[in-house]
Amino acid sequence: MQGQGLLGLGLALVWPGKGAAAEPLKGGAKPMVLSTWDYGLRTNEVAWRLLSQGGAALDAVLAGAEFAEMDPDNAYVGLGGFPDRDGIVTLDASVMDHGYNMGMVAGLEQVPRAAALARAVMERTPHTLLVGDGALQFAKEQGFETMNLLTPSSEAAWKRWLETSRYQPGVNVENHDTMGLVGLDSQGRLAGVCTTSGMAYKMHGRVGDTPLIGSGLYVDPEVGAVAATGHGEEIVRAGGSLLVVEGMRKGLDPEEACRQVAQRVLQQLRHRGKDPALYQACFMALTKEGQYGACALQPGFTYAVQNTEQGNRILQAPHVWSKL
Ligand code: SD4
Repeated sequence: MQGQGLLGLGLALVWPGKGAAAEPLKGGAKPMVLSTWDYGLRTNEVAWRLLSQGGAALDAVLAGAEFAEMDPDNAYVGLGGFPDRDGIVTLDASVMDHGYNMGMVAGLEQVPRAAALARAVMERTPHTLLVGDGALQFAKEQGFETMNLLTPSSEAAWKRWLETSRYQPGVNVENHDTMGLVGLDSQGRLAGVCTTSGMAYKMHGRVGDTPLIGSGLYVDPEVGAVAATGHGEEIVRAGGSLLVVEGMRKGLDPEEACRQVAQRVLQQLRHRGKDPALYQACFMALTKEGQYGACALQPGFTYAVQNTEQGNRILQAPHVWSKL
């Protein structure tokens, strides 16, 4: 689905073929927003409406995430997400702001606005993570809308999958479009969000990296913000987003910090005798100065960057391993 649905959006797009190499800015580029995958052009556009008018990074990234969650045609997030192997759509999300505040929800059913619910956990509870029935109960108490998240097309895809019931998540194909957004507002505040329906046809109860602060997302106001996407188990195993932040804290530029963690994923796969061709792990980072970069285990990870100077455009992340 890469590249689909981008025309006619009225975006100032630069579409350099399969994507241009990142040109990290040297700083001062505020505000700015980054979103995962080609779909990120749309979520950036939504976030930008707030950021460009002086809005807060937290509100902006949440608005972008919610746009994706409420789009029934995005089969990887919120309403219309691919279900687990029992036919149940369960959502995971996390959010973090510039004050080390965080909220997470996992295994959430019936509530499409998982990212907003994670924010409610952050702002209205003494906890950081709510799961399953407890998350749903909290959502209802907070007045969140509930609905059947399984759309006819996701249900049809699940029924086709049931014919073989083979769980072999593909790379960059049926399991991408988890939306991670990291933003920097005009006041220099960072925020990030990550939201997903998880790996299609996962076991019921499976939770990936997305709702786990430190794995799928981390925001450190002293350093930068990082979001991850790909095979959650591998991102969790490597320590994911927090490790990227720590690389930047030591002085690595965002792309190099992402590269070193992608390399770590590769090293762990090899150590465990796994074929890297079957996995993907992608990291996207933004510093508090507005530098950005990304890197993935293997080719195919794209992300969208929007700021005043460059408009809204897709970049192809470099990779550390390729089958070719
Ligand atoms: C997960 N990391 O649940 C997510 C999947 C993903 O794009 O990123 N898909 O493991």
